[in-house]
Amino acid sequence: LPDTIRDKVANHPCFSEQAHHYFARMHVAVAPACNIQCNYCNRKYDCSNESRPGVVSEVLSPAQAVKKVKAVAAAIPQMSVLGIAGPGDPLANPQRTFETFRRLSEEAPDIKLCVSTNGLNLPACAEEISKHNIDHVTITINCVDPEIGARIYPWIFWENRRIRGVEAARILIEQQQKGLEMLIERGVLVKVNSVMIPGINDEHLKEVSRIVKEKGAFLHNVMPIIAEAEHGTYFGLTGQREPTAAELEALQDACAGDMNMMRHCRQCRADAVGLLGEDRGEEFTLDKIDAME
Ligand code: CLF
Ligand code: SF4
Repeated sequence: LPDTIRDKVANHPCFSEQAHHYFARMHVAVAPACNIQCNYCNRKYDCSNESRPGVVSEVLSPAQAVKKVKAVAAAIPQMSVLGIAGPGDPLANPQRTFETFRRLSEEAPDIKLCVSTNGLNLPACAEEISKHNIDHVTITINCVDPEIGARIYPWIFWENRRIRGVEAARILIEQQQKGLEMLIERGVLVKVNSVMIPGINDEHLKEVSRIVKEKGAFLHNVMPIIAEAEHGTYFGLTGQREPTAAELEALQDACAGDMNMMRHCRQCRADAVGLLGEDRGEEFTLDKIDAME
């Protein structure tokens, strides 16, 4: 790796397999709204787009988020990265998201900033992302074919109206790819997350991997869909099956021919705190932070 990239990933637990043993990340849930609907979404988990059971994240204002980041950074010395990853889409809440980043870059300049998005509003935000020194962006890209996309996304909200079906997927895909290209041009490191949905996009993700690698994405993270009926997601209710561990690994191996693969993702919550796989969020709820003062 070139030194500039090595420096950027050295203490990022998601972008570097090595770093995740030593460095922690935290998420602040400042972004409640979303501009698309995914058939696997239940707004509880993230980066971006998990669907596991749990308690809905406590939505914070930018000021509350900054207070929380400072309290956590003081308590957990390995804390290196602050990510905004939900519970909706960070870039569908640009004022809240960028106000949080702006304040943090002034008040906690040592913490790396990271954001994850579905990509719909990414071209409109790419310039602002690079201005705020956000070196790490994750785009969730599940397809590059609108016919496949129409089976994953029932609608998007775009230019003040709701658009459905293949046309919605076409616009989303176009914006994701354009956003990816704009970030690469600006020197931002991009990770692509893909949710593996057996029978819908599993074979297709090999093509997604090839295309995003060609455009300069740094890392690809193929994650299994979590579709249990009790979560009430569309896929959960329609009996969509989850991949087996062997199927997931086979797809990751097939993509790895083209691309650096992330294999240590822990599918964390939109308000996760700590090392990957560890969630200390309960120790840092707002009432507890107030009590620390
Ligand atoms: Fe958070 Fe995501 Fe940044 Fe990491 S999580 S916004 S890139 S700081 Fe990481 Fe969690 Fe996997 Fe995401 S383990 S779900 S990949
Ligand atoms: Fe849910 Fe994220 Fe999809 Fe929005 S982009 S519908 S928050 S999974």
